[in-house]
Amino acid sequence: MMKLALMLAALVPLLLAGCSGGGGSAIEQDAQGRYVVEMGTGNKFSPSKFTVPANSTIVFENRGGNHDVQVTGPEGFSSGATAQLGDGEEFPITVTKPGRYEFACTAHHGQGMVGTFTVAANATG
Ligand SMILES: [Cu+2]
Repeated sequence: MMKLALMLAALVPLLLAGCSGGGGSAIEQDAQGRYVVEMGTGNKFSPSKFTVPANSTIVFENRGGNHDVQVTGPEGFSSGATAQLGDGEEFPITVTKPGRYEFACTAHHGQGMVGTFTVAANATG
């Protein structure tokens, strides 16, 4: 019985990773520990689906073109008007409330420049 529990505990992270979809689902952190979402290439967010712990800073980095970021969920964030972020600009947000969020670029959502992320509740203590 104990062995089964251990096996399940080992499998859960694998299953969760599997659920987040194929390539590009991992999110990287920069030197400041911020989670980085790139914007630009092909008018997409990369990654477009990810999970971060509560109280994380996510930074949307514009690597080309003009974009904006509109975040809805337990907390809302807006980088401003449509396509207001220029090439090389970034938009950092700090998320504190656990839950599921959606984000989109107003200028390019019709081309699929949308995404979702989950803020996981931090373990207490
Ligand atoms: Cu865009």
